Amino acid sequence: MSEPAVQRRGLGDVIPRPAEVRPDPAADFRIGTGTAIRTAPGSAAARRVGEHLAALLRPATGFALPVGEESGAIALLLDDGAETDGEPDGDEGYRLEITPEGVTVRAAAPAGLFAAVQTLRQLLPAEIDGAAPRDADWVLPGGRITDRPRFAYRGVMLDIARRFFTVAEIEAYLDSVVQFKINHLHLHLTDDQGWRLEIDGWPRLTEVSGGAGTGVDGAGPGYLTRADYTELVAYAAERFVTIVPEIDMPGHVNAAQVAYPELTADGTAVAPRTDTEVGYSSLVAGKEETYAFVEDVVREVAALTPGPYLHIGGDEAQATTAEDYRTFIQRVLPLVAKYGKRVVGWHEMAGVELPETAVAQYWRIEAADEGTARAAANGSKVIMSPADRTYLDMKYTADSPLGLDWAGVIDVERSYDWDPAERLPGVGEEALLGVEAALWAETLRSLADAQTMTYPRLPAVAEIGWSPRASHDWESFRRRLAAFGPRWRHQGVAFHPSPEIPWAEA
Ligand code: NGO
Repeated sequence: MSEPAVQRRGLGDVIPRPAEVRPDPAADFRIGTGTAIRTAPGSAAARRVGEHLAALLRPATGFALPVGEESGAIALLLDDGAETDGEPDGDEGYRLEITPEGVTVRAAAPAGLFAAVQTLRQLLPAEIDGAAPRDADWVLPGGRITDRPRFAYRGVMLDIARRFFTVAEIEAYLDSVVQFKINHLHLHLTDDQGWRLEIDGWPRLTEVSGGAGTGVDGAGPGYLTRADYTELVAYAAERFVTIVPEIDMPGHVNAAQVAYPELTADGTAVAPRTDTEVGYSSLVAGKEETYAFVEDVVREVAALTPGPYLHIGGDEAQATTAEDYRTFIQRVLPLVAKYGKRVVGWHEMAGVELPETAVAQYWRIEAADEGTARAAANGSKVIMSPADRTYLDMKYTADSPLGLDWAGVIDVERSYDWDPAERLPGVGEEALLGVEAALWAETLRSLADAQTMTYPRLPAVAEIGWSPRASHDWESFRRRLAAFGPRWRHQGVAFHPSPEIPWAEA
């Protein structure tokens, strides 16, 4: 029996929506047994993007799809100084042309080729994500796309402190998020319930606070060795994703104090905590041991992290006086700079004067925030993560089995229908580094749980971060999103079948 014909896709059926799409229905290209992939001469990075594309297409097509510099109907080319309408395309911009003869991608940098590959993948029928070869018409819709991101930073945060996720789980998660042109993975590595990154000279952090019984309800033990973390960084870099490590301080440090009682005010041991209370623990601002510890951690994390950012948390320090908070942040800011990193912190950090290079991440649900606005006025950049729009751990509806609801329930339309440049007075387009969706793990017990909370809301935040403001359109978005039902099924990615979306059948 022959398999059902797969459906031809429209050139604009992509998330995030490309900046400019000019379809030419007479110019479709068909990938066939003889199709090869040609990559920019002399560029090992372009070659790797070509291999990445081939690896995505081989299982379902069953085609060989050789990758080389000599010939091939699908060309991934580097074109320095590419510009559109006089504007440079930037590292992630690309131009894509599909004609009956083939596909040509041009980008100024390999990251742009990688972004174009994500677009190409979505332009093929959903069956392309199947694991086994099938006989189908692998048609790419004809025309041209010119694309570039609105914001340089489009992130997702994964909390591995409340529930540890293994390297394999984090890599699987990463593979699914890059489809939506997410380019930063923020790892929340430490919290009251666990410490998840091995630190030289402080072995008990992970032996004790990464061990059995740690995590919310004790259900999330485990930690990343230095080698694990290094592997993750490399895996992410191959996908043009920068890892942003977070060590949360001065609050959210119970796990560190369980491991090292000298980090408490009177040096007495505290009990491990597996509940979800916040705001009860604090490093001691007036103690030199504190800064010896922090410096060791910052030095190690900086050394392991090639990316420019180091996130120091700074949220919910209710157990720290305002004066101690200021003392602490002012001591830690130069330490991060000393080890060559740009500091990121939750926006409470902006209550302290910050250097211009510091980045504040807004996460609350209030309509205004003085500190964040002041930091923006002083030249600092802001990452927008308002909890009532971008927190992937909020319930979809009141009866969602997973998730919290302190910032309200968030359906897909609510994740989509907002603009980061209008979220806070004094924090406009120019002040924004970008947007980030955050997945806190108090209620998560598996990778499938993490995926269920992430999809389909992450694509909404990804489109907010990438696509031009003027292209935002809920009706268009929900139609395009509908196509991901069968895609995620083929990919083995769990998702919440939100009733707002007219899901396509497999
Ligand atoms: C808050 C809190 C986290 C919680 C999360 C739950 C921030 C920045 N600090 O967000 O500790 O896990 O809410 O939604």
